[in-house]
Amino acid sequence: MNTKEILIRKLQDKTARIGILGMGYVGMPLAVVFAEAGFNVLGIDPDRRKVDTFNKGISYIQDVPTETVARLKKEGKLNMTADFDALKDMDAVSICVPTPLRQTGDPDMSFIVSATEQLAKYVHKGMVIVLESTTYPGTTRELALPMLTEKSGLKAGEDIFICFSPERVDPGREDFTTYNTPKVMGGITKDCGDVGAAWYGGAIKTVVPVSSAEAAEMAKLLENTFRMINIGLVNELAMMCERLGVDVWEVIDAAATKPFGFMKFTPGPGLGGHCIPIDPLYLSWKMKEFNYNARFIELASEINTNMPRYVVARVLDAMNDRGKVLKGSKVLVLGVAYKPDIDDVRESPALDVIALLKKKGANVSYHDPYIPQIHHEDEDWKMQTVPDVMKSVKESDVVVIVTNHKVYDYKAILDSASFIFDSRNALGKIARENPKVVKL
Ligand code: SAJ
Repeated sequence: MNTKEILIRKLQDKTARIGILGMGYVGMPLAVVFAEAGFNVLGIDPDRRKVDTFNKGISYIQDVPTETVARLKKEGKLNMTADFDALKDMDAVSICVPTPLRQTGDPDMSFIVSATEQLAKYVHKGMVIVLESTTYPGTTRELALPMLTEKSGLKAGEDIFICFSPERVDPGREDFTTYNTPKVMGGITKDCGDVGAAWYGGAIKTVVPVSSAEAAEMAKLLENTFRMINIGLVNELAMMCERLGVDVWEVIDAAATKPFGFMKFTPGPGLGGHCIPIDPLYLSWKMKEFNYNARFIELASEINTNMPRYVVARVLDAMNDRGKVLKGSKVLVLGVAYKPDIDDVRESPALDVIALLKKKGANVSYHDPYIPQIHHEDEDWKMQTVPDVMKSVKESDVVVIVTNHKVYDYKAILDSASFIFDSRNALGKIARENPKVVKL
């Protein structure tokens, strides 16, 4: 049997040792899925706090229950270490590290580079490596492949097998999990792809093989670029409808009754999170290499980035219409997480809305049950959530609903507030024709 056949045999009989490099919101659920499938899994993460928490049998990831961690650890199926030299004993390694943007707006590849550099020290014949981090098309072939083969002299597709398989984790979602979300898999060579599919196919419900790593990288970027552009479209539609005197929320709900050929997106104060505002810019950045200007991405990004400014301009206008002055007014921002019902504030447009309101001289406070404090890095200010939301609602001149968490009692808020700007249509029908409410 050749190296590929021997490795596939070890993957199929679950004797292959699995390493997950980067045990965050992607790596930890993936490690659990492999462990539950019967593999012996080692999570490798340089953050010793994560390792220590895990070694106490406690989960630090929202989607992975502590009892799961404790059980798999007790059964010896899942362990964690901060020492990269454990990689020398691994047969299969998934790289699940962040791919943020630099301040310049360019891709920050430093996490992928350092993880691959560590792995390159221990890569050996009969190893499969799968990169999961969302990145520009070509990363696996142009960056990971040379780092893993040039010094080692190992040949991809014969001695080692290198693939890309985009992560599709949506933190907090319960219907679609790492196990039951179809997983796209593309190799540097066909043999690479076969080995990657054999590995993941032994633990994940559906593996979708594609012809190359680039096809897999591009599929992920299409998924999130599709969202970003359509959110940009409805945000522009909101600006059009405001000029036309038409209720954009009614228009979208009406369009959404079309049972085919339409997908509902809703306008809002901007684009938050660590995926949607960022992933498409990896694609537009790469296309510059081909002197190709990704116009849809740039236009949608411009519209989405401008939404916080548009929201504040609308608040200013609405207060002016009521003979009120924003400067010196008490403004309560309701909800600052980047999307409803989660505790993540990364890239949240709420931070920009608050910064702009402050610049207008408003006396701004916020409430968010999931976010005890916020820190605006560029302007370097910190705020704590107000403790009593209804007391603050009553005391405010204007309440700006930025993130429509389900936990809020919107009827009570409507009754108690003197004026509300609703950027999410959180009040819905209860606000119909109410002079106290202006919607995006
Ligand atoms: N947003 C809108 N209008 C919409 C949808 C979203 O303004 O119609 C805003 C949200 O408020 C948020 C941002 O866009 O600020 C991103 O929201 P999102 O629903 O896309 O949620 P994310 O960022 O958590 O995206 C993740 C992605 N998952 C992965 O990349 C693996 C995305 O592909 C999923 O489709 C998305 O979750 C999901 O569906 O929940």
